Amino acid sequence: MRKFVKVASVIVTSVMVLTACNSANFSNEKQTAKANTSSQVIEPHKNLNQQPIPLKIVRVGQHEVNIEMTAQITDIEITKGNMYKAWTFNGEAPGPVIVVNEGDTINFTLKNMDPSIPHSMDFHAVHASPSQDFVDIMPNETGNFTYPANNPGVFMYHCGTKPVLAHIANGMHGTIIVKPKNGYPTEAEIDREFVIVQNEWYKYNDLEDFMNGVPSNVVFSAKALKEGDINTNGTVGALVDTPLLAKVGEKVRIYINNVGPNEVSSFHVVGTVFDHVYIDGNPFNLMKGLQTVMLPASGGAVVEFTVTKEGSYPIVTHQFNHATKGAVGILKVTKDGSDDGSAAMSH
Ligand SMILES: [Cu+2]
Repeated sequence: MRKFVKVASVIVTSVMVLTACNSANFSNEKQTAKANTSSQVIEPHKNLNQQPIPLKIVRVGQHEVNIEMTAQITDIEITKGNMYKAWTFNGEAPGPVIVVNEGDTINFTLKNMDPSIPHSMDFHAVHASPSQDFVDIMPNETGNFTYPANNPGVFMYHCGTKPVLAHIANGMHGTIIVKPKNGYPTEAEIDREFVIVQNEWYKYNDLEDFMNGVPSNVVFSAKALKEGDINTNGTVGALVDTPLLAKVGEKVRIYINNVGPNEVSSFHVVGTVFDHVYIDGNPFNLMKGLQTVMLPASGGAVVEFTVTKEGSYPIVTHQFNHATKGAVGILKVTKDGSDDGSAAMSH
């Protein structure tokens, strides 16, 4: 379970020098691209399984947060017995959810613990200069950046190091929520909320399969908004083995984000109709009465619905080839909102 660490010390070991990094990047990127044409674990990653390091997010002012993340190599069991040596943020794939407020300034630190490959961060939630603010951090180095987060919504983040497809498909993706200044118009109606992320997995570190293949698995994960919430990796069955829970009659909000890298999502919850949908999570983009929400690669939404009866509600992408490859979760609705131990239906 991920914890919000409230210790106000972020240790910065080195400040990145752009010119030096850019020239170093060039040769490294070529090596990376070469390595990624094979489906083998690259040599420096063999026997490397870095334990997840919790996200550090510390509020340092009314409108300012310090966020420290790691790029690291961590094993993730996608299906039983199928271990993927993922390239991750903080040892999770998708990475931990980040929550900030509209109008915050983000002081961001990326510590690259990968001994061999540069990594970087591209936040879709901010205005930035990609060539200056989303640059590569060399192996075993740390970089610092500052961005304003002035747009509310549910946004993707990902590593932007070349080849970008390899870095995203190997696991370097996640979700950042920028909470609207005045909340959503429906704020007072919500009884409980969850974060669900959809992503795809392909043959291990195989750029050819990433480009021209079809996903081996498409999966959902849940990301914890507060301590005690369910927090999983994108693995087959993650949200069937441990269903999300709600109480009959409640209004449920899901922050949903499709991090791809390649496929769209047709997000649907069986047995209900979305009362309210905010496309990309912006309060301005309100739609009502939707059955399915189309999420482009990187796209997000806030969906809200009421669960009127007890039972198990499958959460799917209605592209059922993808649901059959793993993108199914269960929302279990009970009398009192706790797990009554009944079997969660598979869809
Ligand atoms: Cu990367």
